[in-house]
Amino acid sequence: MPEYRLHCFAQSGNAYKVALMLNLCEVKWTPVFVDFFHGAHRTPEFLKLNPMGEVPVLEGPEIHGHRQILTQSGSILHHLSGELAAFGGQNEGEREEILRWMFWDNHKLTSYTATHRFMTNFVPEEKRSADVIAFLKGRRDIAFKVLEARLGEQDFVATPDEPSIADISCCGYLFWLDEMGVDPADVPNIWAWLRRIKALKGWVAPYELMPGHPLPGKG
Ligand SMILES: N[C@@H](CCC(=O)N[C@@H](CS)C(=O)NCC(=O)O)C(=O)O
Repeated sequence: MPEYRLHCFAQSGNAYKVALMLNLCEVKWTPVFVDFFHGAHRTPEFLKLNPMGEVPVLEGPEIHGHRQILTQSGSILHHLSGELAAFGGQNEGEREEILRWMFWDNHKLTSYTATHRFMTNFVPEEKRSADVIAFLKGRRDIAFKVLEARLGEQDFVATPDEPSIADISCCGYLFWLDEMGVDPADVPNIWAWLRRIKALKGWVAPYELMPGHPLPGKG
């Protein structure tokens, strides 16, 4: 079976979105470790791969000695759902709804969730700013409220009866509620939805799916 190569590291929820999609689709893929915490995403070699300097990067299966390079988790998920005919919705209305929630995720959920977690878990304590952290937490909590309300109405984020790439995108960071200091009891609908995703065949937790955990000195 053709093989994908995912440039990733264990602490990246954005990379997890793609890793999870590949796993749920049961396709063959190999992780390529990006040593993010030592600046590997800013090296000339990496910037040649992705001038945006961001993880994840997905290399498609090799065809005639060439691999397609894809970046931006949302765009990669969209591409894979077409290529693998999975998690893409049943009709045009669902596909539009999926995109709506994926744009929201990229702008309002993952952006604040990921940055707040980064600031409170990975930035050295002496470099943290309480004001910045408070701002990010406030924005994150608003996004959590939106998601919590949505998941009180239906089982999955964009498509009511089955998971889609919108769920895979939105859950990217949310299996780390503990690292974010969020009590599952405060977000019961999100918690129940995470359990539904966990029950899918092929689900694996982020730290078990991608290389680079634990961080040196944190094991
Ligand atoms: N919108 C991008 C965000 C990717 C992103 O921010 N990745 C982080 C790692 S999780 C990164 O590489 N950040 C580098 C930087 O911002 O300089 C996506 O969904 O792929």
